Amino acid sequence: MTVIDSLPTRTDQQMNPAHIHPEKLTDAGASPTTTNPDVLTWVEEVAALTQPDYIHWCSGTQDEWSLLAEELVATGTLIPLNKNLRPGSFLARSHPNDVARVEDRTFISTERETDAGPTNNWVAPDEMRQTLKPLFSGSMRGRTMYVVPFSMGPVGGDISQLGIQLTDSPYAVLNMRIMTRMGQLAMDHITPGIEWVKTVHSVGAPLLNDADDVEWPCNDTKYICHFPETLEVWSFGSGYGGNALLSKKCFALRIATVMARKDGWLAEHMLLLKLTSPAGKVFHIAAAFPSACGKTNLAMLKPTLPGWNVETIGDDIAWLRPGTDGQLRAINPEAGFFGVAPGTGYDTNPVAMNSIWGNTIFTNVALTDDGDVWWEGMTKTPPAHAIDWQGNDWTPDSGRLAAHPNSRFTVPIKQCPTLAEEWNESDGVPIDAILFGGRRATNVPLVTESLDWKHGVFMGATVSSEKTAAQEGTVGELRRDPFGMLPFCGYNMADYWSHWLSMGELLGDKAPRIFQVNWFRKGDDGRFLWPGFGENTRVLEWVVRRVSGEVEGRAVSVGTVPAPGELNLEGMTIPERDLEELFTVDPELWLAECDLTEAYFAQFGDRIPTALREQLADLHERLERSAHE
Ligand code: OXD
Ligand code: MN
Repeated sequence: MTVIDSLPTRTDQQMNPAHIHPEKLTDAGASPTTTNPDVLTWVEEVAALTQPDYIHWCSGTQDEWSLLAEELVATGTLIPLNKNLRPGSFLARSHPNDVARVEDRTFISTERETDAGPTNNWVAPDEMRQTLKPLFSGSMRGRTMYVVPFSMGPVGGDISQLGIQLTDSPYAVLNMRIMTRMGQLAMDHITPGIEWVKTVHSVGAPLLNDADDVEWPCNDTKYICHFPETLEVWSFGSGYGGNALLSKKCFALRIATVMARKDGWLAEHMLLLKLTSPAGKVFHIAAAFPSACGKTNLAMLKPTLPGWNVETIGDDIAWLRPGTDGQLRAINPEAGFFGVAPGTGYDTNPVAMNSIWGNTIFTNVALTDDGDVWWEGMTKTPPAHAIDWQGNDWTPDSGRLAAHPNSRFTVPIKQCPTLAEEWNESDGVPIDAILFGGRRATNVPLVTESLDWKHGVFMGATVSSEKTAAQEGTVGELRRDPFGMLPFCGYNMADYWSHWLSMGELLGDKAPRIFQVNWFRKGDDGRFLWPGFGENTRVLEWVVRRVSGEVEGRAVSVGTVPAPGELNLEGMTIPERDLEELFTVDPELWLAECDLTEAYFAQFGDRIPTALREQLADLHERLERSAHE
C-alpha cells in the first residue's frame, strides 16, 4: 500500500515553457531507466499526484551532475566559487526559515501509537495520508520530478539497502549524489520482490502561471513523515539537510532502525574509525554521540600520541550486523559527509579542511571577496569583508554571524585524506569497541568501561547532557539523548533498548566491549578539564588496551576506569587535580542522577526492559555501598 490511496489525474496538466529545463537532461533522462513494475507504478502515482512538468530519471553520471549544477547556477540557487581556490564547488543560501532539521514537524506514523513510543511525534497513518494528500497535490507543478535511485552501503552489499527518492529539488539531487551511491547501478539492483525504501520529497512551491522561481523554494508548512510499516518517507516544505536528503536521517536511521529490528541488525547514529597501534595492531571503533558533540572531529582525529594512527570510515551513521563468524561488523551506509561548517578549522579538524578542497557544496556559509567560503572558526583571523549567509555585506564588527550556526559542507567521502581503505568493504569492518558519549559537565568520568553488554546498554540508554542551569554548577535537569538517537529512532525507544539487549545475547562472547566517554567535564571554575581533540587518542589507547587485556583498570561504582598510571599522559601536561576530578564519582550526585533516571524510565511504562530496571537497581546498590564506605 502506498501513502496516497486515490490520486488526481493528469489530464489538466499544463506544460510550463517558462521553466528552465536543460534539453540535454530531457533527452538523457526522459525515459524510465527500469522495467520494474513496482517502481514504474509508484513513480506514475506520485507524478499523477504532484503533477510535475517533467520527470527526469537520474543516471548518476558526472555529466548529469554538472548539467544540474549549471541549471542551478542559472536560476541563482548555486553560486560557483573561485575555480582556483575551491574548484568544482558551489555556495547555496537557503531561505532564512529553512535552516535545519525540524524535529517538531517530524512524525512517525505507525498503526499503533505505542509502537512509535513517547519520544516520537505520532500521527496515525490514515490521518497523516489525509493531511499529506492536499499538500502534495500539484506541489511539483512547473517543476521537474527527479527519480533518484540510491544504495546505502556498497551496491549489492550484505549490509546495504536500496531506495529511491522522488524530489522536485535539483539541489537535493546534487547532494544525494555526494551522500549516497546514487545512479543506474542502484536502480539495476531494485528488482521485483526485493525490499527497498520509497521516499518522496517536495519543497512545496509549485511554479504556477509562468512565475519566476526563487533561489530557495520552500514552504512555511513542513512535514517530515515516516511510515515504517510500509517503508516510506514523505517530506514536504523544506529543502534543507536531513529534511530533504531523505537517505540520511529519514532512511538510514528512522526507517532503518525498524528494518534492523525486524532482521537482527542495528542502525545507529555512530561514527566509525580504524585505529592502528604503533605495533601495527588494528582496531575498529564505533561511537555514538548526540548531534553536535564532535562526531566528525573524532572520526578524523589527528593522534597526538606518537605511532598511533586514526583512519576514517564514517562520521555520522553506522549499520552493524553480525557476520558469518559471529562478530559484529559495521559499514558506513553513506558516501559523503554533510558536516557542520562553523567550528571546523585547520586547528580543530585539519582532515575535514583538507577534504573540502573542491567538489563541495557549501550551504549557508559566508562568501569572501575572492570567491571562496568562510565561517566562524575556520581561521583565527576573519576576512575584513564578506557576504554573509543571508547575502548581506558583513565585516567582523558587524555584530552578526557570517555563517549560519548550522551551515554545512557536502563533500564526497573519497576526498577524505584519512579515509581507511576498508571504508567500502561490503561486509564491513569487525567492531572491537563501542563508545557512548554525551556532553556532561558533571558526574560522568572521561572514560568508563561497562561491566558487561547489559550494563553497556544501560549506559547508552542514559546518555544525556545537562541543561544550561546545571552547566553553571548544580546537577540539574538532564536532557536525555539515549544512544544519541532521540530524534532518530523510528520506533518505541524502550523496544529499541530491548533489541540492543537481544543483540548482546546473539553476539555472546563475541560482542564488542562497551565504554562511556565524556570529553566535556568541567571543573568548579567552569573550565573544561580535558583538552579533547587529538588528545582523545589517549582515551582510545586505553580502550583498546582494555580490549586486548593489557590493562586492569580500576573498579568504581559506575564501571571500570583507568587505574592510576594507565592513561598514557606522555608528552602532555595536565594538573594532577584535574586528572583526579576527571574520574571522580561522587555517590551522592550519582544517587540523585539515579532518581532522575528512574523518572525518565517511568515514561516508557511496562515496555522498559527488566534488564535495564535491574541495571538501575544494581547501580543504586553499588553507589549506596560506596557512599557508606
Ligand atoms: C546531523 C545531526 O546533521 O545529527 O548529523 O543533526
Ligand atoms: Mn548526526
